[in-house]
Amino acid sequence: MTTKVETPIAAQDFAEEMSEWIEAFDDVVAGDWKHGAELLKSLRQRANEAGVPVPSEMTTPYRNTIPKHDEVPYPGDRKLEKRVEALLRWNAMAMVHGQNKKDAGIGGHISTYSSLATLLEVGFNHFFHAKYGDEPGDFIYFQGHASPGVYARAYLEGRFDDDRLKNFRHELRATPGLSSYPHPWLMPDFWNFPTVSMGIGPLNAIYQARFMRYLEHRGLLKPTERKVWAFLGDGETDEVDSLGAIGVASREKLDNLIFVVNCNLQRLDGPVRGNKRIIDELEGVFRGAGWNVIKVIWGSDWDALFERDHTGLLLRRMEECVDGDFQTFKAKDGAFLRAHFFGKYPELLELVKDYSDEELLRLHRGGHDPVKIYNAYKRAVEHKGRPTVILAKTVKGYGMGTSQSRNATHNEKKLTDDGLTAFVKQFDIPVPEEAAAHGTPYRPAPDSPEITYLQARRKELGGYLPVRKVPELDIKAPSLETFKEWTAGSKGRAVSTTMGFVSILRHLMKDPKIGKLIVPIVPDEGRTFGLESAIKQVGIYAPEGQKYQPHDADMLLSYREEQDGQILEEGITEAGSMASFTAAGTAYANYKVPMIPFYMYYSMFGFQRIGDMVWAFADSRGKGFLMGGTAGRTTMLGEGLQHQDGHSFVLSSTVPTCVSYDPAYVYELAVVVQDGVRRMYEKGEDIFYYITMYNEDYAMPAMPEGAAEGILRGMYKLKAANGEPVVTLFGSGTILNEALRAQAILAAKYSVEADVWSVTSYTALRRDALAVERWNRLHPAEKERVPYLLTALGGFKGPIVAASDYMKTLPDALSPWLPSRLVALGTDGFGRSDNREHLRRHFEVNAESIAGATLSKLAREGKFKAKDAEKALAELGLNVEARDPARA
Ligand SMILES: Cc1ncc(C[n+]2csc(CCOP(=O)(O)OP(=O)(O)O)c2C)c(N)n1
Ligand SMILES: [Mg+2]
Repeated sequence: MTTKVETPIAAQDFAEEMSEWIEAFDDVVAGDWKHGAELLKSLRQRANEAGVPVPSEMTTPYRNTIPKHDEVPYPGDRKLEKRVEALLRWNAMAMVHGQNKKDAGIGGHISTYSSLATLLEVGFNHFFHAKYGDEPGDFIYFQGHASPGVYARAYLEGRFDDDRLKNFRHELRATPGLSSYPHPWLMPDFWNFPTVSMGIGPLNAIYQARFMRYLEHRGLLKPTERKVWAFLGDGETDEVDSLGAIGVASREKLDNLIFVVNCNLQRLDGPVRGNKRIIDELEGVFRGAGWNVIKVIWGSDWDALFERDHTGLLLRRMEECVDGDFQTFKAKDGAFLRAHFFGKYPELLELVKDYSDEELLRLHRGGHDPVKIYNAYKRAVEHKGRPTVILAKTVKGYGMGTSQSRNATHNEKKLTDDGLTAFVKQFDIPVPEEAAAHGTPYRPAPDSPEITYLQARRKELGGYLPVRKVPELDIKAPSLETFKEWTAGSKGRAVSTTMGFVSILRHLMKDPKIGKLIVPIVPDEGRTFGLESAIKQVGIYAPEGQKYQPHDADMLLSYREEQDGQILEEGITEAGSMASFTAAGTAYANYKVPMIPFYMYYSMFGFQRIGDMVWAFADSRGKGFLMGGTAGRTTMLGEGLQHQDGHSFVLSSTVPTCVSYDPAYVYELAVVVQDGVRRMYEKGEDIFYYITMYNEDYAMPAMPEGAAEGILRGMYKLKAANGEPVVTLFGSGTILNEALRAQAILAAKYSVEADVWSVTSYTALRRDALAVERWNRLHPAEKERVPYLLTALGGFKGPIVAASDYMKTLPDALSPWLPSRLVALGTDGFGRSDNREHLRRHFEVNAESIAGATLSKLAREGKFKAKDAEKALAELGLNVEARDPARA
């Protein structure tokens, strides 16, 4: 009985107390919202101490993060900016439309930019710095499919003329064309960052921001307010690459990084999350990863409705809708919105009773409202200690009339003639109807108010963007003489090419001129490559230094993390390491600091795992050395199928600017590294290197006199036959040792004399032969040129038996230029766990297999008795009925 009476009173008291608390909180927030945040934080802590469970929320209500009362006024001239934006929209659309009318199927995109235009324009007019004093400016990763809009801006700025614009996607015409997407390789004065392969832009942007800090911490770059802005699509966040490294950004407190996700709720085929809300999902993911999240959902014209809705019903109605609904609302008209969105509740219908259908349709999303965007960007650039993501809600195909927000919008390339004339009329673009239908670009006079305004804004922010300028590189490669320690051989000591490389690397890092520019990168394989000494020498980069005493502190080679550490120890992420390699390998252009990265990794987890990133690296004109360690299908023993690499060398040959070498000896490696620094950094060639490194120990010979040229061109004679040779043996990498052993077996047991050549690069030999062949083809009346392969070999005509730890396709690629087909031995097929002896026997690349293949070939050519060859195979222990390793 007593409890029945007391409970309502207690509840009443509590309700009153709660409303007093809320009132007090409101007062604090009204004074300064940051104090409100502080207060909550302290309360949370108190609650934790008192054992009160505190629910943790990853998402906030579906409304703008920045409330209206906290907004600052827009600093720009809204009218002129709106005018410029209309001109940009027109020119971007006209460019794509006109080109498709002229050349059906040439493609291009208009709907991505139409959703992104205001997000970019607020940046261009108020945030994107082209420089900071003498220092490089902000880095902008543009959504690749929005490139027509970026071109349209450069056109209005007077950077492209009409002809250039009309050559969008016509790159092979007399006037230089505009590439479909951001490609520094194709437009080296314009684009900086290739982004169009979804996911690569955001991933590279994170590591770019981190590398910026690395350069600052190492004193190679002056710290400034410089930011990395990455614009990405909401659909693009499906890629693991887009979100997979966001933890790195918060862990390293990258407040120089801003992601802007263009949440137009659609991707190519249809909605990104038709049955959910992508903004909620991304908010949770980024918040959980420790990012500062700013949602820009509704435009200013919604604010008045929110203010009048005291019950929270409007927000509730929004939260009832999923993205599929939001898409439909934008694809239909105002009457539909009234009936199906507001119409669900009479109170909401009442709320908009004074709005015409037309006005309802025009209620903007936040990503099309400069005020909301400006405020979000301002908060983002001022935010300290964490990266920021802005989730901006937009409309795909915004302003494209009936094409807006439809599932097929992404692939819209042409508007109807009516659509185009309607656009010029609506936006007052002074292009006659007829010309509009052909997509004629329009640019007001340079002294018109809009162009004057646009130029003034860019001048204020330091100039045009994007722009790519490469300074003269002032680097002299250390001469080959300085590598004597490695070209002189190991004096009988058994070492691997990997060990040799690590000592070369340590030597380079001590070089007074280029030492500090070296960037060693490892994805948690430092010990595999014997980097312990380098770790002690230069330290591992750790933005917060080493806050702990390493357990091995008293040892000679202890683990050392430093704020200015030189090594990038990335943890187990080949993609992240490749992104660091990209930031470092393009620093010569982006930061005007010619960093020289050496990225060492398990060769198996290179090209086949992060191949697309390597392609983008090449597109970026990246320089540096990819060092494929534990190379070779039979040299990497024990680890089996997933680790044994017999094809990265083949894959590396598919990248046009990748120069690859498969050295057998440390002196070969030294020659290649020295020449690489010379070609890339002294001569300025836009190439990069892939070099295999093995973990098999053997005595390294001294470099034979005059071998350097052959090493670099792809082959040189290593050990001549004792008498007249009847066969030529090619060997590469560690398998060169098997070729030498085969030479000895053939001479001793079968009186067959062979020359042995070290082939350092089948790719270099083939590329040279192809180039010579092309020249000969195009100059039939001129004296025929001869590929290096043939000049090097001389007039020798006997069979060639070539063996490597890689696939047979490498030597086979030389066949067109050789007098008879060479015999290729290689490691086609899946690897196995076993030791080198068994692996080489299995893959038929051991000395016995090379000798057997030689005798067999000689027998086929009538130079050795077939029966004797058969006997020899048995003698050599070859199982002629064994399963073909290529299929085993
Ligand atoms: C790795 C990769 N896969 C597929 C594509 C093809 N593609 C181009 S745009 C696109 C949809 C992009 O959607 P979203 O990221 O939402 O960008 P929006 O155009 O909507 O702004 C796809 C799948 C690509 N460019 N890259
Ligand atoms: Mg999208």
